[in-house]
Amino acid sequence: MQIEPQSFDRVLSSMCTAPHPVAREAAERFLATNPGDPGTYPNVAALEKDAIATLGEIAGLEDPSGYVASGGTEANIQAIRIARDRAETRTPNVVMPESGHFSFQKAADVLGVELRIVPTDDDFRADLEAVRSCVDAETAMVVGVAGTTEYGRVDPIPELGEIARSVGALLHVDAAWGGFVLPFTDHEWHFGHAAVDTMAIDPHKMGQAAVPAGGLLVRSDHLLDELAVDTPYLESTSQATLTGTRSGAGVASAVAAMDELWPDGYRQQYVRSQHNAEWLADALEKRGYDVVDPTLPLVAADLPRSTFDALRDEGWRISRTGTGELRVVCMPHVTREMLASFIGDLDRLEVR
Ligand code: 0PR
Repeated sequence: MQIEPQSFDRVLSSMCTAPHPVAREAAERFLATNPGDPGTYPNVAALEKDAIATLGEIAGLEDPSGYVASGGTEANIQAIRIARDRAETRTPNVVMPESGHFSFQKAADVLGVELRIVPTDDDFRADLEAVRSCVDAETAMVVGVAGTTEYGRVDPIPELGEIARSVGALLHVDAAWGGFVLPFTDHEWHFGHAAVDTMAIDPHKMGQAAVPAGGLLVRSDHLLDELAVDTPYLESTSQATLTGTRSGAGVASAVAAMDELWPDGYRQQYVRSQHNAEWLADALEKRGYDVVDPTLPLVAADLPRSTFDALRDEGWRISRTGTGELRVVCMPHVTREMLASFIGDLDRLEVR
């Protein structure tokens, strides 16, 4: 095989990163295991319990339940599935800010629930008045995002929880990307801060685990029971996951990364990434571009399309928001040197 995997040297668009060396090593050792069959692969099943225990600690959840999913998409789908199956209506709806990830569109489509999308405010956070006027007796779930894909914003989670409660709906928090940086900020985002029922929190993003390692956390075992189906051919009797065979590599690498980095390593990484984001925002502002203030390590800025395309032609892996702004995610592999070289290219291209 001649094809090399993507080098991270110029990747500024991804929410994945180079796995931590201990995560890489653990992934390799557990490549041929299947946590979907815990009767046959008990060691990786035990590791998954460790993973959920640490994810619970990170997300302020005492006595956590959940499992290591393939990613944020699966966790979001499963959360909506729980809410749909609990709702006492045949026409349930889910209320979500427009900043929600597109995986919720897939979830709504597959699960046959109505997705009600409400606007965000001037700071790209869920507009509470809009959410309030959108929920009704058939609302099964309210979604809040803790670290939005486009601007890294954190919705007002406690207030969303109150709105959800007022109509008997569940609150789901999508912290797929933000979950490993938010513990080191003042944001109120987790189970300990609000009436959160379910959460997506992905080790394979800021958690520096190997792909695929997502996380679904639920406030209590009962919620997971909604997902369980009988498994007559397996030693274990039921399965709550969406996929059958799953990646033991993902599970083992998540545990290895979290053992190594939680909490000090992640804190140091957050500080480094946040400083990088502020440095980049500053550099772009000085050059006259409109920049969205990075509240988490993610920078969005208004660059002309031609400049964006020219930077891509230089090999920079960059992406754009729905409204066309440049978007740079300061993941662990994104160093100050990379950003300085990026700005160097920008200066050179803008002069021409
Ligand atoms: N929730 C949030 C808040 C996310 O940002 C993402 C992924 C997901 C859920 C879904 O997670 P999984 O992909 O693990 O299922 N975020 C974007 C994505 O991969 C990140 C992104 C966006 C990457 C734009 C590149 C890009 O050009 O879809």
